[in-house]
Amino acid sequence: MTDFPQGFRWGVATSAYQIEGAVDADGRGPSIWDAFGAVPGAVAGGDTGAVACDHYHRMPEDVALLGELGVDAYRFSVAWPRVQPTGSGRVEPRGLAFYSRLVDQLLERGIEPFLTLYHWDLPQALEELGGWRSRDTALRFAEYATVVHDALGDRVSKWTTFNEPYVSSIVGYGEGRHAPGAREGHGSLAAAHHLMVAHGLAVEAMRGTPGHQFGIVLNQSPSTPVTSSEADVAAARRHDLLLRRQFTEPLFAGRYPEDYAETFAGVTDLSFRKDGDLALISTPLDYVGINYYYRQHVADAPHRDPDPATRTSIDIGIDTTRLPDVPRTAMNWPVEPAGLTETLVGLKERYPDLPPVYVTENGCVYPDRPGFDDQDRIEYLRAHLAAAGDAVAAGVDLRGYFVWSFLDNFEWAHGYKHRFGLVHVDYETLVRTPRASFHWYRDLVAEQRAKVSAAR
Ligand code: PNW
Repeated sequence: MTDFPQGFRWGVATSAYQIEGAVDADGRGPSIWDAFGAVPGAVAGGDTGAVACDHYHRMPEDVALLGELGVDAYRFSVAWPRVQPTGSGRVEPRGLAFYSRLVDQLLERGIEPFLTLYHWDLPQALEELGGWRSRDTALRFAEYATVVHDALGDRVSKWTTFNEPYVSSIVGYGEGRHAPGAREGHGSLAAAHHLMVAHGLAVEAMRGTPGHQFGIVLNQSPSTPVTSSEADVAAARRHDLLLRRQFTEPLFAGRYPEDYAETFAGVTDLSFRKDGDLALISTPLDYVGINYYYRQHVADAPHRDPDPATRTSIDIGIDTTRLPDVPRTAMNWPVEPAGLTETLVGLKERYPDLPPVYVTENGCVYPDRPGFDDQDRIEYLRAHLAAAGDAVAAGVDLRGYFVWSFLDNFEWAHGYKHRFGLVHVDYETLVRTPRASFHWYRDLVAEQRAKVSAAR
């Protein structure tokens, strides 16, 4: 395997709603995912995060497992409705205390906490005021970020504002497949913009402590046209705008994408853009996290709704279902590790001033085998690490890699059907069982660490 640079962080990732359960414990308020889970048909099997892995009550056991795994870093998220049950004002000390205990136990084992402030669990009270459609939510987020930073900033130095603003805005308010389940055009584009404004406001509010680093996590993938026809190439470019450039252009170039107004003509009047927003959004960052799972294949297609005024933001004249003849995971995601190299190298080429990069999520789902002998997952991870190594060799400043996920967990609209964990969770007994991939990753991390100390 390629040599990764000195100080490279090996980690695993989770998120609050996907593992914690205990949705009524210690004064936690409801989130949009609690509300969405109660909508018939919204989540497969009628599953909800009410119990999940019960990590909220089993955190010490889980941190002990992280210790066995031997990772350098653990990426987790804080549930806003545990800290501020109604999304603003009153702070719930018991919610903060949970994360404080988690951080202490990680540090005791020499595991660095990588904290994400928002992994999709907006307090329901804020959704009722418009949610991310409303600019006010960005102000509330900056307030919440300050509360968490004040409480944990003495021990946590890696601060990620958002996980995948694309999914929060476009999948949640455009496609409607995630909470809050809206299918809007303007509203979802406003949500995307307000998430970025919230990011800038929060970073500016938290900044100032020496040694603290601030970043954002984006889901990224190449948008590859299915043919070289002009129409498919243009469709892939629209997809790239929707998935990537609407975020990366303001964040890393301080400008709006040149094809945005044209692509969304009639869908939005851009009234959510205010003077000063670009300066705020492009506030310098210390790192960017990339979540990569699979390459996107894009063909030109007619709009589903011919009227832009009623069209959702995902209806941009594309078809993303024409997949190449390559192996697939159990979620039907094509396995294309080269897409990771291309993503990382492409981002660096597009934005020469890009901050250092982490792969903050990468992983897969396969049907379980007897004895949890998940050789297919090991192969997937091995191939993607090699692809990440290729990006390093090409000059990308990659600082770490996090497997998604540490534990099997609530896979959003899919419920508990798909299992991403290095550790199997029995949802009846809540017993944790490390899979073969857990042992493989443990050995890999140990080997890499030995290599680095030998080179010293
Ligand atoms: C990630 N979608 O992104 C998330 O950050 C994790 O919470 C999640 O468990 C993981 O991927 C595996 O799916 C997603 O469009 C991005 O449905 C997109 C979608 C779902 C999750």
